[in-house]
Amino acid sequence: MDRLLPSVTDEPHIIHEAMRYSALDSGKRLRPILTLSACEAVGGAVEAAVPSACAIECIHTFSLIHDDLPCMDDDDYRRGRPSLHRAYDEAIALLAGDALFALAFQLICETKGVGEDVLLQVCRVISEATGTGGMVGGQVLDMLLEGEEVTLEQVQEIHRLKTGALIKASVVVGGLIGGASDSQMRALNGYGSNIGLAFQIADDILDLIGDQEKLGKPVGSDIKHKKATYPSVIGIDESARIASEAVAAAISAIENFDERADPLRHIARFVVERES
Ligand code: GRG
Repeated sequence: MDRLLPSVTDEPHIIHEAMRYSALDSGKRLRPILTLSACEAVGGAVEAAVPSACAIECIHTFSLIHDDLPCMDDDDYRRGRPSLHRAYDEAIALLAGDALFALAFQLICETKGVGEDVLLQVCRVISEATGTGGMVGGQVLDMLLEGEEVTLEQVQEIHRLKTGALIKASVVVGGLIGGASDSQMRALNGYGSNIGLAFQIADDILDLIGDQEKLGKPVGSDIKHKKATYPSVIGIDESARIASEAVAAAISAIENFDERADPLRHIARFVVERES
């Protein structure tokens, strides 16, 4: 990421500083690690997946910056320090997000050693997961249903779009670049959907009972914003049970993969065991 992001010495300095402030801080890098691990799991050259992995992290960072803005969740802290609009201002935060989104597709297009047909598919998968059929659509549903009485199906749909789609895309992109066969791709799709679900349920639970210090942001934000979450609809215990089932389903989806898929197996367990 450090190598691929524009330098702070490039003009206009402030926007490059702002992009680096958010993109190079203490995030877990779950999505890019998934891309590299999925590529490795199908026997691909991991190095070839690095630009796309970084592109996905840029888009994820973009979503966090915009999510924290006053017109969205209005959060002052992210990853243990002031959110970008607090460290700079709203206009710079908006533009840094936009610039990270543009950079993401530039990184993919400039990838060396991967066929253009594959890069086109990578762009399609990532743009679908980011737009109204993915993250943006999920965020809009989330906003529309704030404060409403929601069903489990509605929460599932919000999670699938808002968080699950980009996590699944991260896995699929690794498979595409690694040259996955059709059956490997089906397995990766199953793995990706299930860990996307498990990840968001764990996120909902952490927002209720997590440690603020470890999370790097205030807990209780979902209750404050009257968000539709798994625990608010079915309680913490049942939510945790569904998350564990999803982890088991993710690991079972890739049961025919050899030991090169062990990182994917470890990540599946990590998404529900994590504390941040
Ligand atoms: C088009 C990019 C884009 C977005 C605009 C604001 C918005 C629409 C969507 C919000 C999507 C969003 C922020 C979903 C929450 C996902 C989530 C649980 C983020 C936390 O992910 P972690 O824990 O974070 O992986 P770190 O900090 O570790 O990277």
